[in-house]
Formats: sequence, structure tokens, C-alpha cells
Amino acid sequence: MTDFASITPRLAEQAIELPSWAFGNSGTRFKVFGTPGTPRTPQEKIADAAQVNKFTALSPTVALHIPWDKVDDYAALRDYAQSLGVDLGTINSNTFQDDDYKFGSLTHVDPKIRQKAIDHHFECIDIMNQTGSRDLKIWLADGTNYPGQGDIRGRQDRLADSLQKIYARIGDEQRLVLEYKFFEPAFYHTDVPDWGTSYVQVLALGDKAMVCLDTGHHAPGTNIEFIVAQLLRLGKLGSFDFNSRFYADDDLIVGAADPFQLFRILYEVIRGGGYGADSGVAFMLDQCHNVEDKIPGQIRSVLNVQEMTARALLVDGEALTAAQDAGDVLGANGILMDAFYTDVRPALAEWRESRGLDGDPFAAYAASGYQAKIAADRVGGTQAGWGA
Ligand code: AOS
Ligand code: ZN
Ligand code: ZN
Repeated sequence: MTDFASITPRLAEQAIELPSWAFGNSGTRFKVFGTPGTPRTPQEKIADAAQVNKFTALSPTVALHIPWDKVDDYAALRDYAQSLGVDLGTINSNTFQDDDYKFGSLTHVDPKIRQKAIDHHFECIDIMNQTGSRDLKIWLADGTNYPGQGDIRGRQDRLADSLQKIYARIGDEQRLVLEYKFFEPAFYHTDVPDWGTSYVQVLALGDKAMVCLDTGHHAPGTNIEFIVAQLLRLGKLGSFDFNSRFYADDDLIVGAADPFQLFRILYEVIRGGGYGADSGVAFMLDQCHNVEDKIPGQIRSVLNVQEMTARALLVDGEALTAAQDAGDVLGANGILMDAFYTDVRPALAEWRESRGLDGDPFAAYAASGYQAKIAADRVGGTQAGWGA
């Protein structure tokens, strides 16, 4: 197996973008539990995200969701973020919370509603120009609930047309990433249900359009690492929304439900050249912390990604190829499993300390007093929720 010291330069390249909405209250359709200290403004969400980076040095950027994170002055918001040691990242559009979009947004039969959705994306691109963001991330709730409800082929054509108009405004240094999801909120058909649909749509747009893979957006049992390998082969894997799930789109802490799956995904990312600053593949989280504290929840998440990345980097690639080529089924499997079963936590703690960080970021945050401070300070106003 590769030794830990040799992988630290690669670990130092790791950057995992945090979603602003992870710091707001979220829940299910049954109940949203509020917590003391929950941010009330985009600035407070960014301040909380900066804490995650302060203790882990793993999360230098924060993704915004528009209009949830709407402000008057985005340049000032960026300055504020930078003053806390982070930067603004991906801009997420939102065409799923407006009555006009009941029957679709970019796919809607009514050209006026389609144009409204396109205009929202133009506004997002204007914001990206002020925040310096590279990626516009589009996830659509568009779909139908009953067979026959919509013309699924016509909707696909209208989607292509709408995306074309948005793409035409994407700047030279910017990208459009299209996220797929197999169901929810639509239950019969979704207009961008799978990587194949996202791929054909972005392929028709051009080089600055890529696929976003949310790990919670597949049918149970789907081999996600195969999709990763395929999209990397095709040069179209733009970004990840990392999370984990037991049943559907649960948005739980990444690596919580199935650490082995996360390891397998990260192994294929590294194997396919999708890891590191120059790879063009953005690592983001897309999670909601319904019952756990949000900042520790995000700290745990980025540490889980770091731990599984370290294990994946430890795989002895040469020995694995030799075993594969020799048809050594169990030998090859054993090489992969040796790396997966390696407990990298002590080595990572030591490495963090050598970089001036606390070896245990989770405990260091708990001891910092920040949680009590925000609980005391943030009284009055309305706590941000998923959607505000
Ligand atoms: C929705 O299921 C998607 O994962 C999107 O990425 C969405 O924009 C995000 O979850 C915030 O709601
Ligand atoms: Zn997502
Ligand atoms: Zn999702």
C-alpha cells in the first residue's frame, strides 16, 4: 500500500464547497425544528461556513442559492466572505418555489413562464459576474405526476431550447452545470432524471456545460462510481453534490450511510483525473441538518470526505493493475479493501497538527465557544430556513 507521507501533497489540494442552505433550518414535510443560533441572513450563513474552514482548512468556498441568499450588494458580500477567509462559489438557481412553476419552468408549455425561468438564470449569471463565481448550477423540479399529464418529448425539446438561451450568456470563464435527479418532487417522470439526459443536454450546449452528480439522486443499488468513471471518460463531470442517504434524497451527512460507497466513488474520481484544483471537478456538499447542529454537521462531512479521499489515495495502483491484468480476482479486491480498511484518522490528525490546525477539528470547534456565542447573539429576526 502507498504510504501516508507520500499522499499528503495531494490531500493538501482538497477543497470542498459548502452549501449556504446547510446552515439554515431544514426538516421534512412533518416538522422543521429550529435551533438557537441559526443564521438569519446570508452573512451569518457565510460566517458559520467560515468556521468550518477555520477548523479544517478544507472548505474555502460557499455556494449561494438565489433567491434564498439575495442581497443588494454582491461585491460587498464577497468582500465580507473574503474578510473571513472564504470566497463565494457556485450560484444555484431556484425555479421550484414559485406558483408559476407548478407545471414546469424551463420546460413549461407557456413561453411567458419559460422566459421568466430563463430570466431568473440571467439574474444568476449577473450575480456570478459580481461574486466572481465560476459555476451556475441548475437543478430543475420539472416533471409530471401522471402518465399522459405532459408531452415528455416536447418538454425535452423546450428544455434544450431554454438551456441554449441561458448558455449563450455564460461567460468565457464560467460554466453551466446541470444536475439530474430521478424523482421528487415529480413522481411519474422528471425532465432531467439521469446522467444520460443531463449528458445529452449539456453536450448539445458546448464545452462550458457539464453534468452535476448528486450522490443522493439515484435509484437504490445504482453503481454511482461507474457513472463517475463514465462521465470522467467523456470529459463531462463538472461537479458533485455530496451527501448520503438510506432511502431517497435524504441529504444526510456524506459518508454517514455508506462510507464504502464514498470510498469507491473517490477512488474512481482520483483514478479518472477528477481530483485536485486543476481537474475541473468541483466537490460540493448538498446536505440538510434536520436534527444535528449544523456547523459540527458540516465539519463531520468534510472530514468524512477527507478520510475517504486519504484511503482512496492509499490504493496501490500498480499492484492493483497487475492483479487485474493477471485475472487475480481476490488479489485485486484485496488490494482495494486493504486501503479501505486503513484507519487514517491518527495520521490525518498528526498531519493537521503539522499544518498548524487542531488534530481534532470537531472537538476544537466544540471547545471554541462559537456555538454558545451565536446562540446568545442571534436573537430576534427570522431564522433562515430551507427556502429563506
Ligand atoms: C435537489 O434535490 C437538489 O439536490 C438541488 O441541488 C437543490 O438545489 C438543493 O438540494 C437545495 O435545495
Ligand atoms: Zn443537489
Ligand atoms: Zn437533492
